[in-house]
Amino acid sequence: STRLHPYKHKPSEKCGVLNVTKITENGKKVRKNWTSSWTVLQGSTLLFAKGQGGGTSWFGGGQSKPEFTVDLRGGSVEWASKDKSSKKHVIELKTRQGTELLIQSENDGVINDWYRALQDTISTHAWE
Ligand code: I3S
Repeated sequence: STRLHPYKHKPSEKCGVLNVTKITENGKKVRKNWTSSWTVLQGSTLLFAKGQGGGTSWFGGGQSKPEFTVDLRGGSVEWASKDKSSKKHVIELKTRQGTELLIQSENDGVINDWYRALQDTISTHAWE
């Protein structure tokens, strides 16, 4: 068969390593668990894999399935307030489904680029 892997043949729009934790799931607070994740922005979807992915622009090198995906449509991003985390450069991402994530990088250039990319994606897909 010639069925394509859902991610393999679609170029990603942005990817890199970020520190990520959920803080709320389906509207319920969950315990933080900061993890370094290979992160890919593809269309209106944000995908996370454990580990650092080997520097490929294809999700997990086309090998692994994403550990977790987030639908950005109808979501929001803002800079996290100090009470959300003691870390620097933290983005708070809220989804329409009631999941909240914190996304962080020690590098302020990196995190500023992600902030812009996430905001752009959310506004681009606002009416879907
Ligand atoms: O918001 P919190 O509860 O202060 O978050 C910290 C804790 O999750 C802590 O783990 P445990 O309390 O489960 O051992 C983490 O190690 C910290 O990183 C969390 O805080 P930051 O400020 O790093 O987001």
